[in-house]
Amino acid sequence: HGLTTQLPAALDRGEFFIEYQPLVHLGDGSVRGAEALVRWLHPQHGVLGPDRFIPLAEHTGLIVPLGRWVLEQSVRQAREWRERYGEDTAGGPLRINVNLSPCQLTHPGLVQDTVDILERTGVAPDALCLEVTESALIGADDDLLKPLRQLAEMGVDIALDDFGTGYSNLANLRRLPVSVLKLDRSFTQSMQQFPADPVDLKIVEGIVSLAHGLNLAVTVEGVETGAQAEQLRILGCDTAQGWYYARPGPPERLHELALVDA
Ligand code: G
Ligand code: G
Ligand code: MN
Ligand code: NA
Repeated sequence: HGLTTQLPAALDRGEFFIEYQPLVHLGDGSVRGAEALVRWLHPQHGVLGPDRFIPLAEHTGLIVPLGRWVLEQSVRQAREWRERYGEDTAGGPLRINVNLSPCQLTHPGLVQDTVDILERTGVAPDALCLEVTESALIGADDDLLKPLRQLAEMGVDIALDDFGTGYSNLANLRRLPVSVLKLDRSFTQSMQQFPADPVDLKIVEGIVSLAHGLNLAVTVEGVETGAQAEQLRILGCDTAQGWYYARPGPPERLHELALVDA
């Protein structure tokens, strides 16, 4: 594959960049932080989304240095937001969510790299949330969970991404060092009609009640309409992300959004 062989040079040449999508508190609409989403500005093909190159980077192992780069850039961005705005945004200091591939989880340098990046940038661990997909943790043994536990003990939040699409044992959640569930977009889509499908409402209600019972926050993804936001707020979800609030964009865009209600 042509793109695969171009990846290492692309990283050296600085062809990757990050867009940020705000995370909004459903109760008061304040911006609480953002998810970092990587893109590749390819010299011939233009902007490529992560679905086009993350699987290739995972296959070759380039995801480790690429993921480290994404983490460092994102944490630096979080520090810049904090330096410029301190606690002055409506929802307090802005936090940053960064996605981790399964290969990064099994890479022995994950904890040390994260510690180094936080120290170099002077960002507190509780400003960072690492997102791991539910499917990456299905059947996870203690070896796989150990680095996540260490990070969680330092104060880094761990989010279970795309929750509800895998077939994880709900009781298994207790074992995982996670503090946030990110409900998959498919649940949000079924809230399109108002009132939504009663069975889907029950499922989301059940997930939220389980999550809160385990002291986990619930973030919903893919919110595209005010009706969906309202329905999910009523169901008790905590924060939301989606085109209704903002598409992923450059970091300056978050400054504007965060300061609107400050
Ligand atoms: O940007 P977009 O909304 O198209 O993201 C598509 C997918 O790519 C999402 O599932 C997201 O988790 C993943 N993704 C985006 N950025 C990164 C990244 O830096 N690392 C990894 N591993 N996945 C990412
Ligand atoms: O980490 P994750 O795989 O969930 O990445 C989020 C993905 O969802 C990205 O591809 C992002 O561009 C996309 N996305 C973000 N908000 C919305 C939305 O409101 N609707 C839809 N359809 N996709 C969204
Ligand atoms: Mn994610
Ligand atoms: Na997701």
